[in-house]
Amino acid sequence: MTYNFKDIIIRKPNKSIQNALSSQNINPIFKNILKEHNNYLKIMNELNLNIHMLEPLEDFPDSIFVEDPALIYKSNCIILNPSDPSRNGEKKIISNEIKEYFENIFFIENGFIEGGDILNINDHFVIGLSNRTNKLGAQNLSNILKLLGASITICKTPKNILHFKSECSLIDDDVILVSSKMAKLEHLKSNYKLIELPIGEEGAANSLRINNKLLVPDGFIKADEILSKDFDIIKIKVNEISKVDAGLSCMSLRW
Ligand code: CIR
Repeated sequence: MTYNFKDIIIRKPNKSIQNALSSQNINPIFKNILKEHNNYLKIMNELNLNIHMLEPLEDFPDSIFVEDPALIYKSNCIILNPSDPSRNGEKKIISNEIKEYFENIFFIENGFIEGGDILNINDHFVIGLSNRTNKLGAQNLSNILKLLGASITICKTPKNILHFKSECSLIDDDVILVSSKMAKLEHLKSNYKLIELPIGEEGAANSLRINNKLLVPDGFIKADEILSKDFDIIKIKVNEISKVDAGLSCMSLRW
């Protein structure tokens, strides 16, 4: 099952996160980020995951968002190619830090692609083209994933959404939690059961299913109401982290 995990990679927060990329041009406060991140870590511990901690990278303001420079599939790690120049150097460092955990390591040499644009559902991957992921990057990743036995659909991430998964997440075998913009995507509509969140609760669509728990960003009343009927939810504060367009999935790599 795509959401059955034993291991997780998390990077300790860097002080330079104050200069992280933010579509709202907000500088987050390090102390608050640390508090939210510590809580995230505590929950991953409580879920009995085997945590692999990486050291902070002060030269890379967005480097706690480890989901973007790498993708894990079965016993393989694919090092991606982040498009923002301030993030591209993360790939070289993380590849050295995590290669020991995987049997094979692959690299995307051409085209840009970030992990936030890749939704994995069992042996299928949906790649969303976005401002961070282009056709060449998506094509090169598809070629690698096909060799590994996966199938791929390439879609467009709707406008004004940073990453494909900023507003959707796999929360059960064939169930995807979506914002109203993502609910309009033909591939998602015709292949999966969608749970659509109301306008204003887009932030809750980046939830994170881990084993039998569903981690949901705190502060979304309707999402809480809808999801707690069928899922064992854990609410997690991401107020400060969301100032730099980030959420629950991007702070870890899981397998
Ligand atoms: C960025 O713009 O790259 C970071 N501030 C946020 C990255 C969030 N990543 C993700 O959702 N996968």
